[in-house]
Amino acid sequence: MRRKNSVLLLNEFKKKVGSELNLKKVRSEKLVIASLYKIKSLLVLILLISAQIQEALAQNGPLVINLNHGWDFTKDQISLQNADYANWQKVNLPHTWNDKDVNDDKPDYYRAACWYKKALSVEKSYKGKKIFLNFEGANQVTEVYVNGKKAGQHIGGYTGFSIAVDDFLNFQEGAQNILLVKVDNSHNDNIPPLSADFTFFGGIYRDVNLVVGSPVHFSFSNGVSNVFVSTPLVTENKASVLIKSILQNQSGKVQKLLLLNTIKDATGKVVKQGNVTVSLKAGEQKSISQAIENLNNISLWTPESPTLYTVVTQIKEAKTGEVLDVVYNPLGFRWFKFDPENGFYLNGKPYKLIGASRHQDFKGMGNALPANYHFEDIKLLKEMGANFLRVAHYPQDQRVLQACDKLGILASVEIPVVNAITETEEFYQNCRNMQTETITQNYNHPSVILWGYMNEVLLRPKFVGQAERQKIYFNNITKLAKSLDSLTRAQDPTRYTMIANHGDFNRYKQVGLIEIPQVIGWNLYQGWYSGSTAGFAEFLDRHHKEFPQKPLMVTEYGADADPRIQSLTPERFDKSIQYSLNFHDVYYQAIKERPFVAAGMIWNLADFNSEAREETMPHINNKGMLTIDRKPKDLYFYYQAQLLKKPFLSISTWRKRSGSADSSSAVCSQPVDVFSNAQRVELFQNGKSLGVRKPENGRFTWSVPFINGNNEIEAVMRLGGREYRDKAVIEFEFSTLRKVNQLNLLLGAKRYFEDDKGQVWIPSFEYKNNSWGYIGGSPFKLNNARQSYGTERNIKETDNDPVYQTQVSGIKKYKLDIPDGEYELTLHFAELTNAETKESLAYNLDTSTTKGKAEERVFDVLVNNVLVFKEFNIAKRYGTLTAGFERVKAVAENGKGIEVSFNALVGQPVLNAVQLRKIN
Ligand code: GCB
Repeated sequence: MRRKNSVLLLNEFKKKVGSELNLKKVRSEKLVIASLYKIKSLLVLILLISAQIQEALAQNGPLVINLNHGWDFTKDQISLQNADYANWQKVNLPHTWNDKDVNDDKPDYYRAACWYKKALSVEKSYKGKKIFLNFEGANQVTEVYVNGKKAGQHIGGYTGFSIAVDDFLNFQEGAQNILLVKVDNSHNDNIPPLSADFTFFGGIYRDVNLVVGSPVHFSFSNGVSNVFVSTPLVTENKASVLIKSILQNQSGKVQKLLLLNTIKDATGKVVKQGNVTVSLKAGEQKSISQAIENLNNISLWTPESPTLYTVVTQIKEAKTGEVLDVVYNPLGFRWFKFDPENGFYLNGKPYKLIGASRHQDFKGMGNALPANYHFEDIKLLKEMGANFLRVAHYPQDQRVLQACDKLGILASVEIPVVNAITETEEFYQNCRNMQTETITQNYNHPSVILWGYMNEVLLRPKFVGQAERQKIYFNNITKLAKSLDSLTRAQDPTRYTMIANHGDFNRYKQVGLIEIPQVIGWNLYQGWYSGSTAGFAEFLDRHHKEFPQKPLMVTEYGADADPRIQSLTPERFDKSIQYSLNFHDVYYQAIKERPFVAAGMIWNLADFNSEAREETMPHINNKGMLTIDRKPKDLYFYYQAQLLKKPFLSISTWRKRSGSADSSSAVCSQPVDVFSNAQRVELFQNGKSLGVRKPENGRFTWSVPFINGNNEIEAVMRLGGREYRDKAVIEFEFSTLRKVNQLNLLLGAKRYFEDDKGQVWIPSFEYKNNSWGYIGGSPFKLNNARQSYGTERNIKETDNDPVYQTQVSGIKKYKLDIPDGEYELTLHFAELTNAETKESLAYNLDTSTTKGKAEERVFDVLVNNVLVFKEFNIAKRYGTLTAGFERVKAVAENGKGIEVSFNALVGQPVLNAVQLRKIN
């Protein structure tokens, strides 16, 4: 729901413009021109804004004034009566205090109560009006104080709320009202989410508006104007609309009113109107349902053509016609159905819902995003060819569903009951309140078709080993699910209910959670956290066999893909782009082949913050199709090729590469992937054809004989008699035994890695004659079943964790048969063992804890037989799980190359990575 205008107070604006115009002495001609230009733009702005204000006043509806600008913030605890604001920090909203600490090497982030302050002057003429502060979102417990008095509070970090403040304001000319807002993101056992794989950024992270309206208005309960639009009947070309409004008279006298509903089409033309007279006693609240029937020749809302109408609902003073309140709502005509056998139907036609979930954060900003970022994300989803968004795991900014309405993306919305529950009445009530707010605030989006209320709630059950107690816990979960399900169905019988489970089929079946919602979602990761990708299809078929009446969606599937990591031999948990492509292709094909699977939702649209995660990019979950700053990974292209109807062709983003030359030639062959929806694609390298290919595993692949330097790659497809081309330059640096400029070598790894300086690291294997490599030892492997090499622990003091997460342990020598010359040799080390017992992420189904064992190691390091590091002890020198490097000058003479030797004194010597740079 949105109110129409958003304006600045004219006085405030004049003040601002005044000070802008009061320009300091202009020093140069350039500045004069710039200033004149600025004055001109400001004058244009004045005209525009005063026009806007006039429009607002003419419309007589409520005034909505954005308050994002000019707050003060502190983490200190304060005294309400005489707070000292001297050291507060100036901030604008949206704001979070966790944008930086979530990415440091220290575990956890600041979770406590913090304060915001804003001085507010209100017009004298506002006295007698109904004034609310509308918060679109603050995480997670918010208390609002006006002039030292508590005006209200809200629990829950993901829904909006409104607090009436007119009783607390001072309307006298020149009076400053002090607004203090306490926001607390501490863990609270009674407020979901309790734990989850995302970061609970604290702050007022969405917009705040001051709403100045008439005392006669639509009820503002649950954070929105209470006007609810539904479409009891929709057919191909006919529809009826039902508008339920709750009117409230806080004026102190009887009011004779006209409730007017106007339906406008996409061009703004009035299609139909309906009105009813209402009489409200002082203090009375009344719910009125108005049907507007027999709308003919309507255009349906579909993903392909999301025609939006508007419903304008006004309360008018019956005699004068003065508009006392007005609300605009989107309206889309569509009907839909989930079917256990055939999936999903929209407007009577079968649709496979394919899309993604989305978290609300962005690189470096946490969850405090500028408004347009939300819209842009949904645009990217649409451009991928998707038709579905799972707004997971919590309600998000209104712009998200506004974008879905406009762009034609169907959606589900859910509350953050994730992983576990607390068995208290307070927790249950908070869940119910959140669901009510979620439904109320998002009811009018035609894009929404499902309400969810639990995610993987049996993931890490409490009371392990106490069978009886655990049974009670499971019963309480079922009870809560039933109560949320019936609340949801009662509040919105027009949509479906859904819960998303993790892949422990037996447990959900036994606890009875599969029966409760109308649609079941499964979050499946076979071939990632456990098992193999083949288990995915088996799981789907099992559900269909055992619950043939229950519609099914795959609410999550995905594999981490660190955008910096590539592999020629992709393996589970190597974090390579290539493993994720293979994984997704298996899943997507299985979803496509099964009509009973209504939907497939990729986890996730973009990489997102998750403080507890370590792995190759600590604190980030890398399952996105886009990076955390929304750059496409190859996976995004994969889906474009699968989903887009228009011709699509794109060369892989792996553009910076390195390798050693194929044995006897001056080229180095590596695969290049191309993504396209054509049947055949031809690839050219520097103008020479490498042949025409058919797709395999959802992509076209060529082995390209790269030459050193820039390689011009061109892909060509033909469709409908037309030719389409995509070009890329792949920069390849390779080394031969005759020429080495720079080598960046990873030990114990099979992956390629581009670091934060743009250097490409390549895997280095056992030494063979006329080559480079290690002698003795073997790749380090963490003691878990998932990973075939290296550790997934965060390596401190580096952003290039993959350089340090693998190593060869028990190494005797590292030998480089390189040409004579002077080199800079860098040896990289990290102690990958320590004594900590670390709790695994709940999603790592193989293990619940990883027990650490610190290994002791001391060794001498010799370069070309010269002792350079005596009694080298990595743990002592840098600490454990901490990056370190040592650099020496090394000379290769008489064709002997460079040899680094490791003499064990205690335990096993290790080496993580080697860099070599030719000096002369
Ligand atoms: C899940 C969770 C989601 C995680 C995801 C993952 O099953 O529902 O919150 O982020 O797995 O990446 O492990």
